[in-house]
Amino acid sequence: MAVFPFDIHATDGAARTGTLQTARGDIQTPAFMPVGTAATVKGVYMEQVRQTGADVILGNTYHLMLRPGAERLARLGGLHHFCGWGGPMLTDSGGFQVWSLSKLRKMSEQGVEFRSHIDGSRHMLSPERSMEIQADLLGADICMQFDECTAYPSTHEQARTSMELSLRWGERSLERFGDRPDQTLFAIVQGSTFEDLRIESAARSVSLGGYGGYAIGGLAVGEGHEAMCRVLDFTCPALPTDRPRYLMGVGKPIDIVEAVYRGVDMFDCVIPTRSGRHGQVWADTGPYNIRKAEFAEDDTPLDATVNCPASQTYSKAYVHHLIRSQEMLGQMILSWHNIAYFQDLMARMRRAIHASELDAFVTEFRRGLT
Ligand code: PRF
Repeated sequence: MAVFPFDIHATDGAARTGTLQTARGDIQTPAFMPVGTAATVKGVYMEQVRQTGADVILGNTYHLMLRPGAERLARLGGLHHFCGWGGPMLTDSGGFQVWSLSKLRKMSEQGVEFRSHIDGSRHMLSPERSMEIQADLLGADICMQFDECTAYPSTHEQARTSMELSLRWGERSLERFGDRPDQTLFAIVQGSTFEDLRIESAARSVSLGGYGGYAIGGLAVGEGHEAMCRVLDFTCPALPTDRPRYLMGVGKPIDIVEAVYRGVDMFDCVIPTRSGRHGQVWADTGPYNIRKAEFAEDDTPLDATVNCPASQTYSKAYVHHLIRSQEMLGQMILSWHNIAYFQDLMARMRRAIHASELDAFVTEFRRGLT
């Protein structure tokens, strides 16, 4: 299978900046992937997503297999053609979304049976079916192994059992994925907050051979910021230096900054779009809600420091008015600005790593939060 070229241009402490070359274009790392769950980055045109500097977006096996259906998407020319995003796409394998969204599910060695959260219909996902959907039907550039996200908290024994299942599912994922010149498969390291399990999960995933990158799963599930940082402290050094590392479902800007500092290269999170729909504006000082009365007559732009039309063209007073009036444009402007803010943050970190100034950047970022 393809292992996409990953050129690391500079390192600074544990952090790295580089380029992951996919068949559909380059991904500058550290990279933030806006989430396009249902073949849309909610409320933002693909054209705008691209203009914020995003190189890659994320899609979800779980949602797309339920609606519009994986076979239908294949008949329609695949996910890229369907949604109009020509660049690289990464898809998650589905297990995590079954775990978090579907009430009725039955786990077995084979895979997971579940009922749709949309209409209650019965479905099945296995490593083999997940690979078929991601690679053959959707046509994702980067596919994720089928895994089980270990619940938090869990005992060492529960975490081991779950990690072992993910390793077996990883092996089956690799087998079904096979040899593909233009697509790659990432492993997902599990092991909850246990150092020995994380290290073993990483080592055994590496020894399976053939993975194009390594994700860290099972974090941001309730363990908290400090525990997440501690897990990254011992998990990143256990991963190959020459392959991209992807922290799944993370996170707030401070989580991303601390993870880049520890050696993570890729991130995805719904925060920019989801919180934008609720009136949240992200900035270096932290998020604030534009609904607050203090913005009713604030004619300053949303964020003059972010090079994006949403951030620079519209005043806080205008967006305050739109959100209060439940005008959809308010949600669209905030989602667009928030994605641009996250992309700008990644670009600033890439520059800081190049300049060997990440320490100062991280210190300043921590201090700037109010
Ligand atoms: N596994 C998969 N997707 C994920 C996770 C995981 O553990 C997480 C954990 N935060 C987010 N998305 N397959």
